[in-house]
Amino acid sequence: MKKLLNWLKSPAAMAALAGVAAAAVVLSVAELIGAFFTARATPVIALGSTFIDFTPLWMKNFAVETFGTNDKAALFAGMGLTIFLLACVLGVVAYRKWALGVAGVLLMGAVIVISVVTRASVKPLDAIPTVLGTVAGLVVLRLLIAPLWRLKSWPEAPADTGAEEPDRPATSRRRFFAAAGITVIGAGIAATGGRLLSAARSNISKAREALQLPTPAKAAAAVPAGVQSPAAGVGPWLTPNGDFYRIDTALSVPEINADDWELRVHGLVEQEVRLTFQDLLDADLIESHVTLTCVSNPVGGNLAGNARWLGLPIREVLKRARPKDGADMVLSTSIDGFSASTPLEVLQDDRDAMLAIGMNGEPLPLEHGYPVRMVVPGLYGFVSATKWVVDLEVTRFADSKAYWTQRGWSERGPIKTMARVEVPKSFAKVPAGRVAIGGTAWAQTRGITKVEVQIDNNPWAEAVLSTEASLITWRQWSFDWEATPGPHYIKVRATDGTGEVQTDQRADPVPDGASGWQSVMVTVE
Ligand SMILES: Nc1nc2c(c(=O)[nH]1)N[C@H]1C(S)=C(S)[C@@H](COP(=O)(O)O)O[C@H]1N2
Ligand SMILES: [Mo]
Repeated sequence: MKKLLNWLKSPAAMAALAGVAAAAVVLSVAELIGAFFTARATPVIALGSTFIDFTPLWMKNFAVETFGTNDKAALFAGMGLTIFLLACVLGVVAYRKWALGVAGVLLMGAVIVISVVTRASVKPLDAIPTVLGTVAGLVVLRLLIAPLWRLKSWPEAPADTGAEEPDRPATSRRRFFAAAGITVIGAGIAATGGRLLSAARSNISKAREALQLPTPAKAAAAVPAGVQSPAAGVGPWLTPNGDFYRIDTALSVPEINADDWELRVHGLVEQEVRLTFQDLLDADLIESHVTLTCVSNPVGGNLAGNARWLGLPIREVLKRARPKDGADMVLSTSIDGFSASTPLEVLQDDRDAMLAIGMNGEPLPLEHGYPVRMVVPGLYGFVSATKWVVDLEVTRFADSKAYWTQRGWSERGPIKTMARVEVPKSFAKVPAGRVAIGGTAWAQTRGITKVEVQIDNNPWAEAVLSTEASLITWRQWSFDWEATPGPHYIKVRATDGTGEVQTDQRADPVPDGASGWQSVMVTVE
């Protein structure tokens, strides 16, 4: 403890602290001023987003596998640590050689500015918060470091002499720590103020709440009785909005004013089309239940959800644009630069791919794409479900690559047949006797016709299927098991509407979706 305190009094440690305080000023000033600029343009969000875009495939998979939907929190923690360490180094460098320190800070500022202005839909003026933050950081760094230089030339106070004069270094140190502390606290207040200010400025949530969804011209088919698995513990057939999985590259949720929203349909078309939100409200909307699934979902995973979507069939929009011969793909792009490649014919056939504005009777939640997203039955989200969509380019697979395709994923993504066990949970302990096994299976557009369960090495046995609502929604199942004490393995597999049995070939999510049978180990007591 004593050693640590002494070390903290060393000029190097104090210089490092000065660096950290200056970094806190850079970020918080940018955050505060950034409240008046595009939300995605503040340094932390922009750096994080840039980092995500450059994340190699193995790291993305590692992050999703390790942190699941907490991957964003993990990213922020990692960034925080990196910035902290860099700030320490820059502080020490500035203390040793001021010019070099300044160069380092300017370089960091330049990196942040580049990462800010290269974000999609960000204006060059959005660099202003970062520039002002960097200037403020430099001033603070200078103010904190300058006394340290003077400190160096003062004689150390001889220990316990009671002398009055030589205690000046101690006083200056105390002053330094007070100044650094006040700077950090001030930065915290400025950053919090910035957050509150941007929250207050954003009235998107209020506009969303006030939005009255129109009644669909064609209502969703009634959900038949018995879609829910009778096994206790199986998730709800219809996923509430708040429980719906969320996967996207957006570190801060794009905030789009519905009145400003416009969709541009262009490319290989006879007629360029522009669509406003009012156009959508006025159109003949349909409502239908569709199960969305993420390609990153591991076998047995929960990156899938089932909701009732309200929207306009994309078919209708394409009819007005009249795609030219030779076009075979639509590249949909979101306001923040994500894109998906969807086969043109899938958007034209009768599966009712839509531009959705409603989810389970509410306007789309902000994080699920407000005001408009795509929903395409049968395809993984990364090639179809573009949230905050603003652009549809009719093109060809040979000519354009979507966001994830550029990063090693497939260019097409039909959903693979999958069966999942939800109860009992993996490694659960269950009492001997009758145990209800249950879960969900999906093969959107083909449907599920059979689910089978295998206990240990016994023959496969048919599970009881819950009622089927449609071919584009998931289907639940249950299985009564007479459990005997000891460890047991429960395996499950589904058969789709074409008669094909789910493959036991294990595949990773990359590049086009996981496959294989889920196996759950339970202990019966
Ligand atoms: N704008 C945008 N849309 C996106 C994505 C994204 O990163 N950005 N991710 C896609 C992926 S990979 C999936 S699985 C679905 C998930 O939709 P959800 O978050 O509403 O469940 O959104 C798709 N749409
Ligand atoms: Mo996904």
